[in-house]
Amino acid sequence: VTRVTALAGGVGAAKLLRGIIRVIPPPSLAVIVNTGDDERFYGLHVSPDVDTTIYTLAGVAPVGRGWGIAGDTSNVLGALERFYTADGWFRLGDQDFATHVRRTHALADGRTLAEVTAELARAFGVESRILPMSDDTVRTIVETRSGETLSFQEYFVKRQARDRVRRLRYRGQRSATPAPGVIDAIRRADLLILPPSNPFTSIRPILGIRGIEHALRRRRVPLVAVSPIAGGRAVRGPLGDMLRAAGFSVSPVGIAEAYRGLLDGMVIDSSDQRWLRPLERSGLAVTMTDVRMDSIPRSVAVARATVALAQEIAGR
Ligand code: FO1
Repeated sequence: VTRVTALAGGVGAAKLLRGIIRVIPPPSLAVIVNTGDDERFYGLHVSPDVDTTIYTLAGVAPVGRGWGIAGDTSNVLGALERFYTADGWFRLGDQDFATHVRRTHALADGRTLAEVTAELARAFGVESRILPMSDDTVRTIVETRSGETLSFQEYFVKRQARDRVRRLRYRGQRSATPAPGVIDAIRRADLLILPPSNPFTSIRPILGIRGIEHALRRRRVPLVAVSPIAGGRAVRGPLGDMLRAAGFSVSPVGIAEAYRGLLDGMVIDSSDQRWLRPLERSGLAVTMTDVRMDSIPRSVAVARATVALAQEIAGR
């Protein structure tokens, strides 16, 4: 395996990728990142999944929490509360603000999201290619059972993912096109990876962009997912509820079904042994390990299992 391309969103994805860059040379990894979680705060464009990916691959993200910059302070946020009363729920650190200032300034100067993302990655010493899924604006909108419409961050952070979700919409997806290099990164890969992201909130925003799922389904290399579910519970976040609401089981089988036959293989948690046969009967190659990645060595172990599974599939 030389070239790996991952579709990614969220903290779980970044934890796998920090393992991948310790198994293959960092420049051999391309990451297509969800931007449906992007939101403006204090007039600044924040791209949480892009920043989580960059900060984690740069080794500056908190190892456990996963987002923001480890040890960051929040003086600017405190000072902003003199002028704003409503946005303090989204905890932006002082060093993190620098990223949003630069991104907002570059975009205002006419740079594309892909250009500014490449600049930010370079500035943080990240050698992997970090690609936003699109230069166009796509936003994940959450419609709750109680009839409210929330931005993703309002749902996920402000309301702590407590609302029951009726529907997710990806506003702007139909008219969006893949960012430059995205389709190429899929075509040139020797291995395609779906890290343990939430398929509904982090990966479907990417798959629904014109040409991306098509390019994945025309691949000639393995596509392997790492299960975001362990022992019947989502490793993080509201995934269990979303799987149930979509009529899938809260299990690796439910994840495979949510990906609608896209997968060649899956890395599942050791506690999910009972799903091994059903997955293999549905044609998937499966390997088991502890999918919790709360340390770098654990991330490396899961990355090794992922690459090994892909090599086994390719060798068939
Ligand atoms: N997640 C939280 O649970 N609380 C926060 O205050 C928060 C702030 C934040 C700031 C910058 C950033 O890049 C990410 C941040 N996140 C926070 C995580 C973020 O909401 C999620 O990681 C993604 O949007 C979900 O994939």
